[in-house]
Amino acid sequence: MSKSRRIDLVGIATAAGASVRGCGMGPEALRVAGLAEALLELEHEVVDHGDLRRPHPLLDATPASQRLPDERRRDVLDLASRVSDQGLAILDAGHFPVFLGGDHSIAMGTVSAVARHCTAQGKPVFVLWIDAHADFNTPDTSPTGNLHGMPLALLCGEPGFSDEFQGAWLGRIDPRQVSIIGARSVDREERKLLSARGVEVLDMRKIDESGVVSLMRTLLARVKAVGGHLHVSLDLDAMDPSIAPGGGTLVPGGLSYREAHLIMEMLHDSGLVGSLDVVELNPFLDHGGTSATLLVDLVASLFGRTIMGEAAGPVEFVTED
Ligand code: 4U7
Ligand code: MN
Ligand code: MN
Ligand code: MN
Repeated sequence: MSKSRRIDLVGIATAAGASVRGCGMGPEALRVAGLAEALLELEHEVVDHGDLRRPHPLLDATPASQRLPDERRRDVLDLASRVSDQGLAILDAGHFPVFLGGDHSIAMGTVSAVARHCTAQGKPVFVLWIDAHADFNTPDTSPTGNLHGMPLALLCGEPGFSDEFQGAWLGRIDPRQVSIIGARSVDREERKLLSARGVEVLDMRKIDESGVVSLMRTLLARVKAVGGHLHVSLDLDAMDPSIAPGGGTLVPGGLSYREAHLIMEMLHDSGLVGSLDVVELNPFLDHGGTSATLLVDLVASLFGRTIMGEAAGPVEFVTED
């Protein structure tokens, strides 16, 4: 059995960073799909802090997707600072935070919590971004203006964000300690930024050619060598849409069921992961809970679920004489 952990769930019920509505219901769908139960089954301790959300949803006749960007940006930033403080408190208490999105803009808050915690301890932070996209746009390069396509750029200190974006997240992460795995939709200007800053992009072609195992081994060895904290940010759309239909920004050619699990299993075995985001699940677009269930199973693999359980120890040879 893997080491028992105290896991703190924090839901962030928002879609303010996305143009498609519905992923604000993500945290509840993950609960319904049995997230806490799966972790308890693995003998972890689980505390669910419920959901952070904007207290007073604005009631006006304009669909959220058409609301002024200003309004959505205020929502994103307001939530990010609350997520950052709550995440920091959980990490400082020695627990493992699992942040349930919500769209991917919540990572501004989650990763900044990790950075604040680790800076105080002198521990380098590494980020593994499992995603079809690179989320490294700035307001200048973004083709859509949606903030869920920008959190990594903000965290890595990319210029081009207005003063409103000041906060605990700005430039907290070294882009050379970020790896994106599963990418297959990167925007033209975004590509240039990624190469200029030295972000590692383990795109789907590299996975096709080298396989998940060798790419992950190299990455984990780098983190281990310097005693780093690895934050994992899991975007549903990293997986192939055929197994994960419940997202607003699906891209064909994604991770297979086993590739995704293998990544999680290797992450578990490394013992290096100290915090996790599970984002971009849109229950309104999901097919009967397929994607929510997939995410719960992937989280279970990250927390030590194996195919053979305890029994899979060293093979014993029985001889006849
Ligand atoms: B997600 C996009 F243009 N790159 O910036 C953008 F294709 O969190 C998509 O990874 C971003 O799901 C997707 O809007 C954000 C677009
Ligand atoms: Mn994303
Ligand atoms: Mn994505
Ligand atoms: Mn998305």
